[in-house]
Amino acid sequence: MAPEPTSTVAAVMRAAGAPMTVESITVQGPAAGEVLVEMVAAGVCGSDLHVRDGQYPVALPGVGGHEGAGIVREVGPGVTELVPGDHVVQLFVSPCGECRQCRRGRRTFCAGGRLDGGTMADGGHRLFDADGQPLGSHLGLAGFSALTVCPVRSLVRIDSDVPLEVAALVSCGVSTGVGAVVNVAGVGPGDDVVVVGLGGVGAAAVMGAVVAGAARIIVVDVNPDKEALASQLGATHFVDARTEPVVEAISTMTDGLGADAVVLAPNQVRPEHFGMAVESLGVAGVVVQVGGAHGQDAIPVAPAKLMGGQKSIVGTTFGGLDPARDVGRWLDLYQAGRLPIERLITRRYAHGDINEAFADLEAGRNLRGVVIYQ
Ligand code: COD
Ligand code: ZN
Ligand code: ZN
Repeated sequence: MAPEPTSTVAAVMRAAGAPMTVESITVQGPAAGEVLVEMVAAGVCGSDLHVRDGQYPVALPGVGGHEGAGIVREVGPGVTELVPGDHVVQLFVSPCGECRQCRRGRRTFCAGGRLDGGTMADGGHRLFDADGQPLGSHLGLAGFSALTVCPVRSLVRIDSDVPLEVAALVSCGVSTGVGAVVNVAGVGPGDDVVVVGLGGVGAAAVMGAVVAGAARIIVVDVNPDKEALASQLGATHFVDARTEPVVEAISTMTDGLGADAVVLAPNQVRPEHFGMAVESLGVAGVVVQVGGAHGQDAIPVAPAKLMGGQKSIVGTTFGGLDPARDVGRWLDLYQAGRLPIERLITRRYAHGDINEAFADLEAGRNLRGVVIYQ
């Protein structure tokens, strides 16, 4: 017999580009291989704006939220990895652990590891509105619902000493930004690093560069308010891309040698960013594309520019995350006081004020706004 549905509250996307409505809904489940999670904190990430505005395919009506942490309340049949009371973070990938990519430590690229159709792995829904209509679960997570059902494979248990608002950010922004620098660019002591776009993800990249021992950390943004934030996080230089010639500024700041890594994390990566980034690299430097580049079909960089200085361009969506290794690694650094994740939290919002958190993110007022559930 199917379990009784549970009532809860979720921020529901009903139309692309429109504010979400905070509604009473019901949750059904967990089914086999799934877990019922009571959300405690959910970060509002730059990607959530793209989702709300319809730039990423998302099932409507549906519930977004891919950067959260909470407490396990119930486990479905066959789940042995977690028990009620465990503290968990959500991951927007659901790795099987067995396919070729998983076996080779590339779990982010698990075949079938991305639930992007709004349904769970069995094709069904777990969230329903007050009229009984099914609601899509974004990436199988729906972290903007106070109670949600997630695949056990998308959850990582964490130490219950870690504040869940901090853990929530490791779920996406911290893993993406720190991982882009440490795992993907392979930044090491003495390297010079440029981070373009100081949102939550770019800020995490700056922290990753600090932890990796970078010498110069140069932040490029179009919002001059980000200069002070950059310096508080450990950046050594700031370039205002609206008023300064970026390539020349970076060249001067790196004694004419160029950077070892350029991380592209503006909310929209545009064609000219690639040219600027490659021009800003030194010998054997690497450009890491983190931000999405909607509607673009080519990178306008002359191949000779790559060949001559052994430069490379690489993309990443989740900072080369290996969940089993990295979630704990970033939280260990936090607990040791070496990765001050709490500094990314600009403001906390009640669940009912979630649209304000989106508006503040869009206006550039937040590194991270975090929804705190009661
Ligand atoms: N040059 C420099 N900085 C810029 C420019 C520009 N041309 N345009 C905007 N910026 C700055 C903004 O002022 C802001 O400071 C920053 O870029 C963007 O920050 P946020 O807070 O809006 O966004 P984040 O940090 O939360 O997210 C940024 C992403 C790049 C990750 C996101 O927008 C994105 O593109 N996601 C798609 C990729 C993806 O899915 N990644 C995995 C899940 S997040
Ligand atoms: Zn994200
Ligand atoms: Zn797999």
